[in-house]
Amino acid sequence: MDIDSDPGGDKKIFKSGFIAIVGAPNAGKSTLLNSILGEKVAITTPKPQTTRHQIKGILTGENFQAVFIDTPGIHSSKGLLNRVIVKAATQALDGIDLILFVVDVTRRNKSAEFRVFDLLEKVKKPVILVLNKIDLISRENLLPMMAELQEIYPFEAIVPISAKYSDGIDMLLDEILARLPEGPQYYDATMITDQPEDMMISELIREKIFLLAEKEIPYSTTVKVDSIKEPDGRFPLTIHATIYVERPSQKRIIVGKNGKFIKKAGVMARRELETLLGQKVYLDLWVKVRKNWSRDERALQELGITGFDT
Ligand SMILES: Nc1nc2c(ncn2[C@@H]2O[C@H](COP(=O)(O)OP(=O)(O)OP(=O)(O)O)[C@@H](O)[C@H]2O)c(=O)[nH]1
Ligand SMILES: [Mg+2]
Repeated sequence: MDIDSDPGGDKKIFKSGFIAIVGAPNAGKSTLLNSILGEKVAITTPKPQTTRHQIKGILTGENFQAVFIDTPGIHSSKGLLNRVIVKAATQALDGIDLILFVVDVTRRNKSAEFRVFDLLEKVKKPVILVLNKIDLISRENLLPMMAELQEIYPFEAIVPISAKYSDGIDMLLDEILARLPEGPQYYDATMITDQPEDMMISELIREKIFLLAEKEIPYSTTVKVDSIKEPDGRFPLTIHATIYVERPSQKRIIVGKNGKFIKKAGVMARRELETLLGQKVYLDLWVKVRKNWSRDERALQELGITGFDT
């Protein structure tokens, strides 16, 4: 006799799956991931092309585990860094169960939308359309948009949300969980992201540079953590990190007059790191020029920007 059988039929099934979050740059994909998890695992900034690699965020409940994959914004790519970024976004669609296509309702870009529809048609996965930033438009404008998009593509559902103000997230989660297949728990229930600690740290530093720097500087910048030393006697947790730029003129800007810029970015990053890590932090930032790193495949790999981590 099968002693594991469940004659009453009330045994709870466990559901799990992988959900890719895709869309144009700046649509609010990373903000949505953070809002779903209730924790900041992905950096977000007002500048497009903030996210450069896939980031997993894991939501575990009593009967389910939803593994979200935040991706870089999909756009027409120029240059090696952009090609690597878009490849990371499209590769995220392999082996996933559901796609959330995030559209910024305030900045519809029809040619970008059609590029995504093309991609969605190729991968043949169920898609939920997420209309984001509804806090910025009126309801009268939202309804015709929903009707228009429903005509263009056979979405499983259309869910209007505000990722920034966590509005509509519960309804979106219901739609997602209803579509997850029966499956195993892939990750430990306490795990909320797959990013190693040094990557979380370098991303937080990069976020501050994206927030503070102008023009091409953010896109010419990458950050690598060189070492993390545990607290020792009177020394707190000590993090050494290097900010790489492409040209000496950019280094001068990132350092700033009397080191003002880098100090400001450093203080902002340290404060957030102390909250994230729950302890006092000493953050030591250096700026180095690595000529044209964004156009050099080897440099991208050495600096940890490979985009191929699935
Ligand atoms: N008003 C409003 N702003 C939002 C909302 N969601 C995101 N934003 C803002 O939109 C900007 C971009 O958000 P991100 O989450 O970084 O966008 P993303 O799609 O991850 O962008 P990339 O990584 O560059 O592709 C940030 O300034 C967010 O604060 C929203 O619901 N309402
Ligand atoms: Mg992002």
